[in-house]
Amino acid sequence: MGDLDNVTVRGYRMETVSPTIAITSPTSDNKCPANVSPFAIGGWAQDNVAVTQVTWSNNRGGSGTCTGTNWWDAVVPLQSGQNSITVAARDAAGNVATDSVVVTYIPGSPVSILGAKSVANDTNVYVAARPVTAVYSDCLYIEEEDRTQGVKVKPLVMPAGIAIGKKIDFGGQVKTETSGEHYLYGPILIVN
Ligand SMILES: [Ca+2]
Repeated sequence: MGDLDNVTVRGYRMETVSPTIAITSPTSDNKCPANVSPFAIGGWAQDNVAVTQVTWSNNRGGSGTCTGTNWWDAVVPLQSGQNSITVAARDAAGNVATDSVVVTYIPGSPVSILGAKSVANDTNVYVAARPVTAVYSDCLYIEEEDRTQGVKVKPLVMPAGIAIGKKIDFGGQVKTETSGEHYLYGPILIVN
């Protein structure tokens, strides 16, 4: 009976080649500290015919449909501590492929830009709702509302719609360029 069932199922499928899917952001060895929730993830998927849908789920709760298929992204609410986020690509025949990333969410108290620049390298900091004052291909600058302090930010993912005047939340680590310039590295979220 089991063999017959399998034959029936196989005969029903138009094709059996599964899609492939990869999370490309965040990248670092499947673990990424985040001080921002919701948290942006993104990547690609492909199939021998076509990827029809990409979905995400968080083992700590929540699921949804990603925006896009061959290039997809999603904004995932996090719970404090480790969140295992799995994305799944499907084709029209029902073949599925998945990829996962573990994101560690450390809710923090927001600090000023000066406060963020005053801590040691690799310290996690959270800077909330600061205006963007310059945008480049791989980085941007934020400043205090009164323009007394500013800092470079290298986002994990440069969100669509980023522009001068938008306000962002940043959660991640303080780093120092070889030039000595402090910058912030981690996920950002446009808040308005
Ligand atoms: Ca396929």
